[in-house]
Amino acid sequence: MAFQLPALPYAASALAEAGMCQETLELHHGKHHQAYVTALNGFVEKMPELQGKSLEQIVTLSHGKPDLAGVFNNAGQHWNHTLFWPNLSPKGGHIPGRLEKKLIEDFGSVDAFKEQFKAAATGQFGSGWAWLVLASDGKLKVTKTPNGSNPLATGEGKALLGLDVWEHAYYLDFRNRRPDYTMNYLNRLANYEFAEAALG
Ligand code: MN3
Repeated sequence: MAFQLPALPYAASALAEAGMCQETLELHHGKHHQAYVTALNGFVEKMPELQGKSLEQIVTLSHGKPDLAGVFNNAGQHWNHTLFWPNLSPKGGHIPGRLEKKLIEDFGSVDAFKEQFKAAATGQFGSGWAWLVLASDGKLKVTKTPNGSNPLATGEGKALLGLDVWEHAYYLDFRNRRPDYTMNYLNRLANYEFAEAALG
């Protein structure tokens, strides 16, 4: 069965008051994410070795293989955006207790976590993603990846939050101000309940 674009878990207009307008969401979800899904399905159709594989299996098997770069880019971006939509919430920004305690344990303070995340998001040269992951040593860590890569591919841990820092994610709302987009995400859009549930 072909891969499908997941529906947004809220109306396209739902995040406007929190700093992500309807046009951004319609273009980002309906055009950009859809294009990754369409391209991935095109690869699967003509490559029998990908057929019957899960998205996670395709991301993992294509990572680091130059001849599968197109497959990896599109599979990675499908996986990343599938995490990204439920990562956002019209009532975002509130950090529930269990996650807050863990952030303080592993970063020293919530502000220190946000500073590290902002540094990762703004320090990613060109397109990519910033992540909060649960690493295999049980600690929370902030990482960044270029283009369509992600912590599933790199093995850096389980992704709890992922912020898209491609220009298509923020240019209509924030123009070139990626630091403002990132802080707005951390303070008003990030669905920390989703991240806490993913802690396990
Ligand atoms: Mn994107």
